[in-house]
Amino acid sequence: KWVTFSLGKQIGKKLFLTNGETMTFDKVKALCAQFQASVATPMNQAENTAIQSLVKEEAFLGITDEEMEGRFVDLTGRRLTYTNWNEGEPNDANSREDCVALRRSGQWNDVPCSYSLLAICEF
Ligand code: GN1
Ligand code: CA
Ligand code: CA
Repeated sequence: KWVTFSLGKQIGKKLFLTNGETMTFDKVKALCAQFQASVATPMNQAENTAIQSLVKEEAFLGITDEEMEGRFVDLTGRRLTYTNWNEGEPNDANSREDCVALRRSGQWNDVPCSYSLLAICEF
């Protein structure tokens, strides 16, 4: 059975676009920057659902606590006004989880930035 997946989803003025590839967080940032875009960062539930619709397994969000442990901010340094953490997250497992993955369920989990996850940019 063939299953197709969408590569892009528009919601309001935002467009979320993936190239379907997995890579480390730094590479996602570089990829999106190349197009004057940023890494997908859901600001509300509708945007979270739009990103979720592009994800088969897990995708990086443009959110980290690498500057200060436990203080999650977007890539402009702003504190989050919307979150969708899975129960028990973020847990900074092995003291090395400073990036955020959106799972197929739409819920978030902090993971190592060195992981290779789906790249999604927002325009
Ligand atoms: C995963 O594999 P485990 O249980 O050590 C996950 C953590 C989650 C944890 C939740 C890289 O860790 O981020 O907090 O499950 N690790 C990765 O139980 O996804
Ligand atoms: Ca952390
Ligand atoms: Ca975690």
